[in-house]
Amino acid sequence: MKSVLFFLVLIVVVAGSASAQAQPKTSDVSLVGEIIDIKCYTTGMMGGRGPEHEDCAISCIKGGLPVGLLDEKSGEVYTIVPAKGMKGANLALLPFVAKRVKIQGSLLEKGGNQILAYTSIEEAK
Ligand SMILES: [Cu+2]
Repeated sequence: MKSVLFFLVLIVVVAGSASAQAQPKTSDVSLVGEIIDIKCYTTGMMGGRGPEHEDCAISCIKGGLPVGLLDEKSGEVYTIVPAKGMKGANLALLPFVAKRVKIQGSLLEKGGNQILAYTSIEEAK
């Protein structure tokens, strides 16, 4: 009887730790939207987005502030990281800042955080 109880406790503990370390929800996506600097977009600093904000966005992203995609369909903002490697996406995405792009990769969601691990990007026509 004692060992049954121990076993049940063990199941609860294992199940609990498994849900705390839940895998992110992942889906392959192809999105169209604007490359933004997330800080200025969120705070609305200097307009926060668009061609008028391009210079500000470039210096913010060069400075290391997070780069993101503003999805034109849903209005959602995704933080962009490369799908591979340990380097950030900032330098690679500089040519696309404040532009309308088509970007592909996988979308990872966990704890309200949305990450786009991108594999390809091009200017949208
Ligand atoms: Cu800015």
